[in-house]
Amino acid sequence: MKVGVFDSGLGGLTVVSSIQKIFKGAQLFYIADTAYAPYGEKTPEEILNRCDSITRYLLENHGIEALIVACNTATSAAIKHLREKFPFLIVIGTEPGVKPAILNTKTLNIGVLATPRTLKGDKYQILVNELSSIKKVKLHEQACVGLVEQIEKGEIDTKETFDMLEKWLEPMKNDNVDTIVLGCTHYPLIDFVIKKIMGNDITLIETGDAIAKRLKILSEEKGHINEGPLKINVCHTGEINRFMIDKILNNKNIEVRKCAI
Ligand code: DGN
Repeated sequence: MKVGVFDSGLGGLTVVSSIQKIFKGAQLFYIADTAYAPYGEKTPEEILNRCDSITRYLLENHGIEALIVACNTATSAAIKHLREKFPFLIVIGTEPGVKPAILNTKTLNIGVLATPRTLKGDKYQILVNELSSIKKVKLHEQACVGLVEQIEKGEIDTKETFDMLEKWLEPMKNDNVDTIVLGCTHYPLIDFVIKKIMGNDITLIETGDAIAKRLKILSEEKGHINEGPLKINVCHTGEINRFMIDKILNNKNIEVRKCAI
């Protein structure tokens, strides 16, 4: 089976990292759209156009049968369009794990970290409204402007990134937040910084493992045999931090190259 995965940059590799733990016998084509990154502050139309071009590229060049939009921002802007335009593809999106956070919180205070575009999108607002009947919680939403750029530069363990996060997290700490939704696939890469600030008891909710399980189930329904090696090709449209790719995937059998989309 051939699977396409994409994000604006390195973030979606946190989803690939979950996939490679449980999904086998397939070829995975990852697009890091770094020439157009970050998506978080672009218009929904601009993001939708990139998602469309990347999907067509993956279909025409690699004949993918499944597509994973490993980006909350792109999912918010384009998942509906992609499902309508490519109905023959398995299309899996990414959205902030607000439901598991509501089920987990004891203090009824939840932090949500995401890009401005994800938090402004209708999809997120609808999700929050739908879940409001489960339990009455307070959501502390924070648009993390500039954080994706820091992570793309590999600046994950620097004072600048710590200070940025501390400014956003300190008010959550004072408000007794016990659960934080990582509503951007880049953010699991700085989970240790969040723990340093919030303490080790904080629960961080990410979605990579749930997406990997969904891919496994949907592909097996289509007859995929989940055995044998998983081959990974990473393709980047602009610059990329190669050291970070190796750090995230820790896999010697990956091919990395630049491509124009
Ligand atoms: N990883 C993307 C997400 O989950 O929203 C980041 C989008 C961006 O480029 N800012």
